[in-house]
Amino acid sequence: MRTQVVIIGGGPAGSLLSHLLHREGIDAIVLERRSRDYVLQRIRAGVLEHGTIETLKEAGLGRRMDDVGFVHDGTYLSFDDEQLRVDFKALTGKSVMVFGQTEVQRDLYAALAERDGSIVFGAEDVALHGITTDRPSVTYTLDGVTHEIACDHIAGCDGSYGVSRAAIPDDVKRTFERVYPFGWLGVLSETPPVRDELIYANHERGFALCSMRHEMLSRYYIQAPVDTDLDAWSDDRFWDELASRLPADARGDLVTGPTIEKSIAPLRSFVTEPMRHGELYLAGDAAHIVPPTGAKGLNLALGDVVYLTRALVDRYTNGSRTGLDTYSATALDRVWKAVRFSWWMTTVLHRFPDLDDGFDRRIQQAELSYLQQSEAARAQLAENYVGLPL
Ligand code: RFL
Ligand code: PHB
Repeated sequence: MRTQVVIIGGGPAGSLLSHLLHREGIDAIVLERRSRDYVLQRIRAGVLEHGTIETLKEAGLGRRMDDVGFVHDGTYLSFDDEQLRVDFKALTGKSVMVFGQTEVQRDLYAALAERDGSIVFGAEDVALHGITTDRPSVTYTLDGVTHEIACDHIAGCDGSYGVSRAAIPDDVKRTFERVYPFGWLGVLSETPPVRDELIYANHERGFALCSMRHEMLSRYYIQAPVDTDLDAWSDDRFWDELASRLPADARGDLVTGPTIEKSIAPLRSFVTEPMRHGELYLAGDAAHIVPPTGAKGLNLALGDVVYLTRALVDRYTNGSRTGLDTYSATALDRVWKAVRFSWWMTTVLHRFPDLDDGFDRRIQQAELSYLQQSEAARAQLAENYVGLPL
C-alpha cells in the first residue's frame, strides 16, 4: 500500500492533521494503537485557545463547539484571602473556549469516519523504516497480519510514550526536562460548576483548580503527592480538601456530589529537539509535554499540526521544501514560549514541599502582588493564556 503521509497516533494531533491534509487534497493514513472507544474515554484537557478555536472553525469542526462550548472572557486567581480576575477580553480582545478534549476528539473521529480507510484502530507493533531515505515506510500488525505502507513523509503524533520519538537516534536529539515534586488529583462530578469562570487557587494547603465541562459537569483538581493512593481519597475527603483551598465565597457555593472519575496526573515539562529527523516530523506530546497549569498541552499539539500542514501544502502544492526544512525551528519557537508560560503558572500557583527557606515563597507573593497591581503583568498572563499567534 502507498500514501503520501503516514500519521502515527490518532489522538487530537494525528486526527486533526489527517483532516486538514485531506481538505488540501493530500492523502494520509492514521495508525492508532487503541480502539476508538478507548481514545474517547480518556479525560484530558478542557480549555481551547483563541487560535485553536479559529483553526477548528476554519476546518469545518466548529458547529458543536459553538453550540455547547462555553466562551470564557477571563479567569480568577485566588491566593490567601485575595482574589483577582484576569480579564482576557479587555486585555487582549480575545477569549478562550471551555470544550473538552473528548468532544474535540469525537468531532474529529466523526470527520474521519466519512472517509473509508483514513484511520486504522488497533494497529500494533508500529515500526518506522528508512526515515532518512527518500523511501520511508511504516509497518504494523492488525489481527495478526503484518502490513506495510510506503509514503513520502511520516508524522509522529503518538504521544509521549509512542515509537516515533524513539526512532530519532540519541546522538541526533537533545531532551530537556523538569519534573515537579507533586501531581494533580482530579475528579469529574455531575454537579454545577462552582463559578462561571475557572478559579486557579494558590493556598497554603496546596494548589486547587475549579474547571468544568458543561452546566452539570464539573472538573476539579487539587495538588497532591504523585504517589497518592486514590483509594485513600473518598469523595467526602476530596470535597473537604478542595473547599478548604477555595476563597470563602466559592466555598459557600460549592455543590458536591458523587464523583464519576478520579485520577492522579504527574506534572512535568519536557521538550525534544529537533522535532524533525529525515522524513519524520514529530507533533504534539510526542515532542513535548507541559504541566497542565497553563492549559497548553492540547493547544500546543494542534499548533504543531497547523505548522506541519502548512509545510506539507508548501511541498505538495508549491513544490517547495522550505516549510518542511524550517518546521522544527518554527514549531520549537512557539513550543518554548508555552513551556515557559506553563512553568511560570506552575511555579507561581503551587506550594513546593521541598522549598522552605522562604525565598521562593516571597518571590511567589511578589509575583501575585505584581499581578494585582499591574495591568501590564495581567496582560502578559492573558496574552499567553489565550494563546500566542500561530
Ligand atoms: P495523545 O493525545 O497522547 O495521542 C497520541 C495517540 O497515539 C497513540 N499511540 C500510538 N499509536 C500507534 N502506535 C503506537 N506505538 C502508539 N503509541 C501511542 C495513543 O493511543 C494516542 O491515541 O497526543 P497528542 O495527539 O499529541 O495530543 C496531546 C494532548 O492529548 C495532550 O497534550 C493533553 O491532553 C495534555 N493533558 C492536558 N492538557 C491540557 O491542556 N489540560 C489538561 O487538563 C490536560 N490533562 C493531559 C491531561 C494529558 C494526560 N496524559 C497524557 C497522561 C491529563 C492526562 C492524564
Ligand atoms: C480542565 O478543565 O481539565 C483544565 C482546565 C484548565 C487547566 C487544566 C485543566 O489549566
